[in-house]
Amino acid sequence: MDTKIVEEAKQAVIKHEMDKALDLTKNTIADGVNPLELMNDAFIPAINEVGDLFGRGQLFLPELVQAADVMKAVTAVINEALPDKADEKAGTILIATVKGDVHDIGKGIVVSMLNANGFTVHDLGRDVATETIVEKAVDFDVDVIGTSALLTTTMGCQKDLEDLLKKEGVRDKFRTVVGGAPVTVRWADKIGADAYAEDAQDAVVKIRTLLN
Ligand code: B1M
Repeated sequence: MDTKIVEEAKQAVIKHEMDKALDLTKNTIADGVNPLELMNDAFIPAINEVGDLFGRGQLFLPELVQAADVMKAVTAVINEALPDKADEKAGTILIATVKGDVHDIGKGIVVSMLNANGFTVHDLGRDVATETIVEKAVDFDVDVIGTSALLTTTMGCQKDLEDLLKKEGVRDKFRTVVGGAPVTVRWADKIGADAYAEDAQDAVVKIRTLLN
């Protein structure tokens, strides 16, 4: 990826310049750059830098919110540019950000990557109650349930999901995958999830492995 594009993407997200970010995305894709490469090499490092600046107190919440809005808009454009490869046989995934958690940029990227790899994805959105996740997984008869948690205070919902699936007697019907910045393989093992995925590409690999 051209370092100029990477730097421009970073600046557009950090300075929450919506129009610049959207123009850059559309023009870069029109120039033939793979949309997923643009996401992985330019925009994900950009939002991660925003997170670091916020963590160090060099950006404040209103700026973080605006940078996140830019990221969401860019993700939508990238999603639209991806070919629809949905193939029932590849597998059906239900995905949600857990209750009490509104972070959905990472989940959106995971959804893009799953779609681009042929999976059929039911995205329930963010701040989704554990009961809803179980109910919809049964309704849609999915193969895999994936949950995203970005806060140490909400990752416990991933354990609640394992408990509720057992309580409802449907744990064996599904494979579960957990992800999100504070989530680790140790956490996945501890709560009894079937897999942990570090990022969107890893989610594709882990889900493929589970379904094989
Ligand atoms: Co918030 N936030 N935030 N935030 N925010 C974090 C997570 C935080 C680490 C920032 C910090 O303090 N340094 C911190 C959490 C601390 C903690 O719990 N230990 C934090 C906080 C404290 C908060 C608030 C409490 C702030 C406040 O109000 N005082 C508040 C909470 C709101 C709530 O949820 N109830 C809050 C709010 C927000 C915004 C709304 C402003 C915005 C979110 C907007 C949105 O998502 N629509 C936001 C953002 C943007 C962040 C940071 C800066 C960036 C998150 C992000 O999008 N990263 C974040 C700092 C950070 O993570 N460095 C932070 C980019 C994204 C590509 O990565 O989401 O990790 P990530 O997803 C990756 C992988 O984790 C993985 O793949 C993705 C792609 O590679 N993955 C999966 C994720 N889900 C997966 C699921 C899978 C598989 C892989 O399978 C199912």
